[in-house]
Amino acid sequence: MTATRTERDTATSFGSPITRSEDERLLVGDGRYLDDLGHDALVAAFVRSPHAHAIVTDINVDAALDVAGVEAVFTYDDLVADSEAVAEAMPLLIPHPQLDHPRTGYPLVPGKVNHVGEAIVMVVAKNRYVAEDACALVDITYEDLPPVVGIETARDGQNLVHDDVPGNVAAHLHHSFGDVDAELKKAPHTLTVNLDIERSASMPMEGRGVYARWDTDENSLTFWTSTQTSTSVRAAIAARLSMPLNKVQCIAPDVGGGFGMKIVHPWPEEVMVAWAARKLAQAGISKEVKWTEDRREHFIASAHERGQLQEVTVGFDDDGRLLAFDFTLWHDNGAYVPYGLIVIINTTTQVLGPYKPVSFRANAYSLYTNTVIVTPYRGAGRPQGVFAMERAMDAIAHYLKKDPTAVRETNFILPEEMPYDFGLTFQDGRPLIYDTGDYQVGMDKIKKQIGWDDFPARREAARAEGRRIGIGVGAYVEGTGPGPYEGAHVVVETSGKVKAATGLTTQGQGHQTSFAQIVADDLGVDVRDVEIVTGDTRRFGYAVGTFASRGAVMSGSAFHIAAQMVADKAKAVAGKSLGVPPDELELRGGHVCPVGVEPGAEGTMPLGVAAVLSNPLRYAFDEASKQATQFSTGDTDMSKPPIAEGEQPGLEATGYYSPPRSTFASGVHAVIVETDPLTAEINILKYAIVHDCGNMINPRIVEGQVHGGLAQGIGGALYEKIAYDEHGQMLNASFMDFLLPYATEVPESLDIDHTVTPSGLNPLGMKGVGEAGVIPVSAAVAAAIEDAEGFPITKMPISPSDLFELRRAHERG
Ligand code: MCN
Repeated sequence: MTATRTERDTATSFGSPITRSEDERLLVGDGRYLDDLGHDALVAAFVRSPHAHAIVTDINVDAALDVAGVEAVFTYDDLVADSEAVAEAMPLLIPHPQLDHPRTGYPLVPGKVNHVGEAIVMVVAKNRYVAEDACALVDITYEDLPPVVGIETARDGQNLVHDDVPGNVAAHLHHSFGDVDAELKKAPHTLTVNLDIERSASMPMEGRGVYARWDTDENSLTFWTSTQTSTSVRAAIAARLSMPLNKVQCIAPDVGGGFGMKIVHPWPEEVMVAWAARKLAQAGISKEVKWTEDRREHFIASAHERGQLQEVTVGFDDDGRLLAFDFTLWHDNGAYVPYGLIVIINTTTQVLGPYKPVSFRANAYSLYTNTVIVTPYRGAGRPQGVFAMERAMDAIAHYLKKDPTAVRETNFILPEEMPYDFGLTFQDGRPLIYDTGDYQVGMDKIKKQIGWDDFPARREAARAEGRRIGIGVGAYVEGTGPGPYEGAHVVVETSGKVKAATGLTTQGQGHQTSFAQIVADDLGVDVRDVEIVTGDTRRFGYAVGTFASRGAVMSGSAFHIAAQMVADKAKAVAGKSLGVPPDELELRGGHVCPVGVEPGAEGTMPLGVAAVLSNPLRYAFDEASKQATQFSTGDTDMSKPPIAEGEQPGLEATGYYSPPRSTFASGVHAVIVETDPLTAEINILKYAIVHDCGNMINPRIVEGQVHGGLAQGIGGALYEKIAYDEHGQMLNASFMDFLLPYATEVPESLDIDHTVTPSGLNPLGMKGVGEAGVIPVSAAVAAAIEDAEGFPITKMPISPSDLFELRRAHERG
């Protein structure tokens, strides 16, 4: 049974902007992150390749083994000697029929390195200092190969990353609808835009890390890892170690951010640490091994994203109506593709945004390079798609001398056209169908917020004072909440408090609060009486993970379904005892109450008592007083079993949710920038956002998510660029050189508003929000700089020195 949205409207907690219950603990330093665990564990460090592309001809570990405090040194040969499963290539996590040449790495390099930072040797020692000292003594001989760095070099295909992958092309992904060639031919106008988006990376505050503990009595493994997907890592590690799943448990402790990168499962380091814990326990050396990534490792050995060259040709009529959108992109994949084509699938499907071109064609080339792997980073290919579409929209507006918002509006999908089916399919065969959305309302709101209509006069007035200001807008639609499933378990304890668990992990999204709000409403309890557990396979073993803004839609719906089952059970149990039919009972104020009777009044039953009655032991433990009580069953008829046929004891239930397809959130950003005429410094004067994630569980959390995403978007637009030299050496692998925006760079003047078009695809009408804030920022900022400067901006990020150079080039003509 599920609640309808009308019932939701009367609920007290869902929709309330309550503060996040997890924050107090985290802000005072009581969080338990990976490195806070396992203080007695041995510590691992890795010898990583200093070469981007080389054959490893010899490895000598003798000197490292001689260092006092070193317990073991492992190479790929040790893995092979142990078992084939553990030495296997890392899994291809999302296969795709157009992924012709999938290549993945190994837990340790088997003979050829494909990027700087690949792990070749693992040292396990009594502490990190000793382990690092020993790493420095490992002697590896390399035979250099020509490195392939950058999209252009990969594209010309003269040197190959993988000998057996011609042209370095992992995949050529293509899809289309309508007849692009015919539409381009007959279009009154055509334009071509070439765009360049640099590599960036997610940069969570906490890097990766894993701590594994082997139990010699039970031959079992428990490991803690800073992950976005504890259930999948658990399954992967169990398979690698050839262990039954029930002998392996995985816990994500507090995770200091993931932003997509921690969804990879397993990472080579996770395999190595888990395997080493077993190996060293069996040798009687130690049962615990831990590894904590340092920031340099994070730069050179985790994952990056973005990184595309794009070519867009559009055909359009005099109103700016898109007749053809012909999109080609080249994507820098790094050395391996564990995540298959997901990034370019997102770019090439979600490039369409809120618009409906008559015809569309996408060709995407996924290219190997001798650089760090590329896996989804917040937005996962969507910022690049939005950049392509929105830059094209601005180019059309400029060409036709029309208002950029008017051109966009001409192309909007209308609310009455929903659900809107493009005739394209996702990688899993599901169609691209937008469920709901009203893009015009969003545009109307943002124009008011940013002062769009008054801006031309402001621009002119600023010009007269020798100042350059510009305005830009960027709209997007984002597939969120994909399946296939997520589950939740909800139990009312005899104290009346609720414990609820999902297998989905949390990295800062406020799940403890927002999921508790859903459960609290369904069970009529105070939100503070609901404890949410995430990412602990001991508590909930089946899950997919936290990515693609799916937590609210997927686990939120599962919590709702499970809590409704518990509510029905509570009504049945209490109703029997109170002599009231269940459909005349409701859950309010921590009680089961006949409709209209106040909680606590005569004839109502505390939820905790219903929990006791549903338990055949009739045993209650009160957390506060630490008192245990055994109630008499009061049932003297011993001829009947205490549990009737068809009944299950305990006020608890497990519920699963599996959606028919993704739900589509949307939004529009607008920004005003000022560029310094002399120094080319770029300042954001005002930023406005209108966002639609359907019904909001917690508007405060939603705004926090959007705000955080915006900060990362500003990084992508103005600061963050992973720079490699032609040898494949990263030039800015530290926070001294890789520029993250500080709080001072994130606009104070941020105006967030919402439109709400509930989704009909899940019981609570929600859509996801976790990635939204980042998606259109580069597009909107580029448009604003272009407006201030008067020449096209085709590259992101754009630094003051880039802008300076562009000005000079523009002046030269
Ligand atoms: N929410 C809500 N109402 C909605 C939708 C969401 O109140 N209609 C709430 C949710 O209940 C949740 C939060 O907003 O508390 C984000 O929900 P959702 O959009 O479902 O996203 P996920 O929970 O799946 O989180 C993943 C998403 C992604 S894909 C990345 S990347 C990302 C992000 O969230 N990484 C983050 N936000 C992050 N925030 C932090 N602090 N750290 C990260 O690593």
